[in-house]
Amino acid sequence: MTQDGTPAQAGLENLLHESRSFPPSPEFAAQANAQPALYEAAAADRLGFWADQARDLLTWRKPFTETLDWSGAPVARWFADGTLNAAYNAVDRHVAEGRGDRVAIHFEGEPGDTRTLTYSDLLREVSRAANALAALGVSTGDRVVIYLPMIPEAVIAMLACARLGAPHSVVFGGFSADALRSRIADAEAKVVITADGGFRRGAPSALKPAVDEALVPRDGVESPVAHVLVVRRTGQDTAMAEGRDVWWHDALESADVTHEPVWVEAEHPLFILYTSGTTGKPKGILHTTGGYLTQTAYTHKYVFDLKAESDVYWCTADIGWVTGHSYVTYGPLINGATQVIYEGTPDSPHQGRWWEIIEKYKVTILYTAPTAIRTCMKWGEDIPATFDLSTLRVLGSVGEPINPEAWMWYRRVVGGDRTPIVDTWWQTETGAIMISPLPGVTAAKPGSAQVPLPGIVADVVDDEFRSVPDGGGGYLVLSEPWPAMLRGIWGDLERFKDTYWSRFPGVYFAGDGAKKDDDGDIWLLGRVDDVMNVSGHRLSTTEIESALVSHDAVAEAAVVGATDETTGQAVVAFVILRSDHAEALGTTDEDEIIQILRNHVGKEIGPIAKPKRILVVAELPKTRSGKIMRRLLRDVAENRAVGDATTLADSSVMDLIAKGLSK
Ligand code: 6R9
Repeated sequence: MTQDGTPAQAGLENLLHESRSFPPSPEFAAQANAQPALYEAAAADRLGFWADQARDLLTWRKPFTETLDWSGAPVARWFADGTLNAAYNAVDRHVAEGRGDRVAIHFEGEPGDTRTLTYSDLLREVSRAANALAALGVSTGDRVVIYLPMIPEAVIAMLACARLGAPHSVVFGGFSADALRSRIADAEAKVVITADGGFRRGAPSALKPAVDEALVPRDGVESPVAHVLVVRRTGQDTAMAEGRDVWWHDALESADVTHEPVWVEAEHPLFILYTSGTTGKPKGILHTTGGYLTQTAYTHKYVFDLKAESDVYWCTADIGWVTGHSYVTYGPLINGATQVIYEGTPDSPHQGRWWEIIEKYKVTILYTAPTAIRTCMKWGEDIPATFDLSTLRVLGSVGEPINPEAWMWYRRVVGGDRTPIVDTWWQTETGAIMISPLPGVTAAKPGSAQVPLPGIVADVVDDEFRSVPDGGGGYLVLSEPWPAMLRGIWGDLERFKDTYWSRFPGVYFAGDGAKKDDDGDIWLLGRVDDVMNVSGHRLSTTEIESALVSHDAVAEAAVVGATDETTGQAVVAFVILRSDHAEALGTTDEDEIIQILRNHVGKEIGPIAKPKRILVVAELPKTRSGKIMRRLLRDVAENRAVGDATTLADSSVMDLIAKGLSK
């Protein structure tokens, strides 16, 4: 809303004018898992619909009789009197039902080493790992921190914990020793599972030293960790603390290959995953078993149209991110899928590595992030063009709003102008996909996540909690509890209530700005803290980034609102130019380029949106999950010392930007 209380549409025009639509082909629609009847079934009896999904997609040890208990709101209990085990559902039952020889994981290491694990292999490894953890004293309810590269052991470790009913907390391999320390302390973890290192950008990169550092007592407080289990991946020299550290291969070698899973109640904690809040210490988002697994399996089956017997699925996310939890480990394995796991970066050893992997494994479903797509755009479309991508049949996007240009490129260059694209909106907190087109049903619009999935109820409301009419903008809320919803913030019920449930009565506040178009479809506009207010006009960072990237000369753009004496905030843009920008612009003069781009934004959105400053940079600061760290760019834009950059995927980026600017 603007300062005078009227809905500001000035900044929303660009995306609202996006009118392209891609209906599913009749062939795709005919074979799709999702049919329009799915919406009808969920609308007719929402809870009954979820109960059906839970029964269809999971194997219960003891069937549940009650679907939802919301009497302790906002802490939900789903399927609470049922019992089950996550690892049993992801692995054992596939073997028991004759699918043991199916490939579960095609692993591709960055240096080119490969491993193939069938479901039978996975059962053996997970069982041995569970026995090994139990031998180290881990029992049901104990927390285990996992700090690993993207190798099969990451998935095996998660499932081994789940098998014991020991909640795991995965910490990004790219996080610092300090970040690891605070998460270990908050979760009071008993064991850490790590590796000597992993391969990144063509070289081994050590992990174990960060664990050693994180476990050193500080301020007289001993670490709660009793043992560290260490996977040998790179073979680099690794210090092992006597009595504390154990090699994974030693522990598994002596462990029994069978293990009886621990049957837990549906509400038993499955994992804690820390996500950074805007201030203060990271929030330990808590997920439990039955509801989480139901919704991850359901969404994985319908949103990606998974056919477990024939598809080869690849989600490029790291397990340190919630996408890796729900769409590498749990969703695909619960559904018995065959998937690719790749250890390294997309440009090692060359910029066609991803496309090469798709060709090699005949990948049919690809799930990745807009930032990766834009990076590939920047490298140029001749690179994917030299590989056979014709096996692809569904493409997914997650992590941030995907600008229409990137969407169109993804569809045309990667999807051969043929594949449906699912732009999936969800959060660590929601546990699974919430808003997304369904391939085969929804006519997709580039840049919009469009519709809540069957069983999900979402709305866009204004400051006064009034549902906005079609064409209006406001805040995204989730109006009804859903199975995979977070059950709290670990150890801090008050913060949970405060963060998500206090802004509007009885509904979940997602923290994202959104608007409804004239068809009532939802467009996500970025975090509400990314919404700028320039002279009382609400401008979305995404809108302006989208406008900039729609210019042929721009590969990537990040926009921040910098404090401004006169206008409240001023728009500051950081842009990466395409290598062939001179052609598109007819000039290489930086001042001229900046002028052209300012005018372009003015033309696309309106003069109010013209960036006050445009800075041409070589890189943008991003987290490992691909989110642009606008906070750091804001520091640059406001001429401050750059704040904490420890969660950046590549910490040298800020130096690069600073150097570029002082030229
Ligand atoms: C899964 C994941 C959550 C935040 C979320 C929103 C942004 C994610 C999006 C999207 C627009 C999409 N986001 N997917 N925005 N369209 N398809 O990313 O979880 O890391 O917790 O981030 O990411 O702002 O609130 P998480």
